[in-house]
Amino acid sequence: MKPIYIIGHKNPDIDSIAAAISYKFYKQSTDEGIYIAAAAGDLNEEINFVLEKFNFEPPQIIRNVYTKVDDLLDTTEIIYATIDMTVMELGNIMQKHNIKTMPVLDDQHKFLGLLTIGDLAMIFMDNLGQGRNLDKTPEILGNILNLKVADIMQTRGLALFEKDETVEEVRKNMLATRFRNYPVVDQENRFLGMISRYNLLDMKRKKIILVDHNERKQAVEGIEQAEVLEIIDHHRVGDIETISPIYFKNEPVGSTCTLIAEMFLDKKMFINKDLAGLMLSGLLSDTMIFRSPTTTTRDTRMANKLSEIAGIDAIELGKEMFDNTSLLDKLSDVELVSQDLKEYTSSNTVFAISQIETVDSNRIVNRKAGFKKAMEKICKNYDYAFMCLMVTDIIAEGTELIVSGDKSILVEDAFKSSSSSEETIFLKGIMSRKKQVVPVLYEVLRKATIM
Ligand SMILES: [Mn+2]
Repeated sequence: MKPIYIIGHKNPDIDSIAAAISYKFYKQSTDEGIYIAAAAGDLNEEINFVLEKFNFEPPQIIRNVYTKVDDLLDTTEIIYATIDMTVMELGNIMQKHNIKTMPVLDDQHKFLGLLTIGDLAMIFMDNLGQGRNLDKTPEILGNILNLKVADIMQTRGLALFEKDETVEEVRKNMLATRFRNYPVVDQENRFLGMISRYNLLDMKRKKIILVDHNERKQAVEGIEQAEVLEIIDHHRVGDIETISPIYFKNEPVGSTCTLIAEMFLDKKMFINKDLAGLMLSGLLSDTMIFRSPTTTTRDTRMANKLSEIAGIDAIELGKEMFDNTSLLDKLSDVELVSQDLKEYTSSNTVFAISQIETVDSNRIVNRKAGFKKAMEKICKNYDYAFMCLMVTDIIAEGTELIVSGDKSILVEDAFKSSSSSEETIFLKGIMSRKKQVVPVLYEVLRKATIM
């Protein structure tokens, strides 16, 4: 059975990773199937800290979900011939299993060659000639049946695929050749199965469940080729399209982990200490220890329950998580401004917002000149109209906004007030990218295009 990947957004944060892992546990006990918690990019230090603290393995990092040869393969039992088999044995196996293309493998399943029903037919026809010698036919047939696979198998001019080739490559290759079946091997030349034209028509897409996002720009590469089965999120409704109706849970609460923890409790399912700690971390991270205006009573109620189960003081855990100053010092300017970057699109305008949450913003803001340079570069490389960096101080409860890019004036106009000096834009009480910054920028862009 092919696994179903549960995956959060690119540039993963604690909520998206904790949501993927905890939802995996939920699905595994409520539904059939194999579920794998995945991450759409490298894990940052804060996530690793939380995973280690609560004894979780890091999720599998998945860079893209394009359909690969591997996805097309049937995972049924592999039937194969060995070089020392006779045509008689080979024929029996092919007949018994109704196989028209037989792979020849060694004892380590390495691929050696192929024999098709057509190859066999040709051998009989060549040897029997035009039937002029009927007396000799029984003898000729006996000889053929005693031939060894090693002597007659095809080893040249075959079209092989490797398991991580894309469907586009397969399509091109199949168009240029006219075989019935194509062997698939791994990097060590081990045989994995056969694919045919039929597998291309009946394309088996990767199955995924999205947590903590629902915008294409933020989703893992290749999302358009995957089959989205479910979405669990707490962001604005974006632009992911699905082929059939799906389970789409989107509620305005502080974190995806809040929603998943509620699902556990609704079903009266057991949550162990570590899982409670993990979900609590996602919740505290997204709500900035309840200081973010996205925080709802559902979040605080759930945090209380989870901290009770985990036997951990929520505020203490939150402070421990956000005390990242020493970690941030280790990152370069480019790393810092892009580690949490999210892209947004408004008609033809693409922009990006990064956020750093900290308990000591002065230390970060001191590096402003370097950030501006890094952001300028990022804007050029990715064609952003502008890019914002929110340096959010959880203790001071406010955000210093650093802006860059050709259209940065739009952002400055939207947020600069009389209280801000020329140099800095400090936004008192603004903590949430999603709730307090993104909507303002969409509104500004909408107006700018009308004018
Ligand atoms: Mn979230």
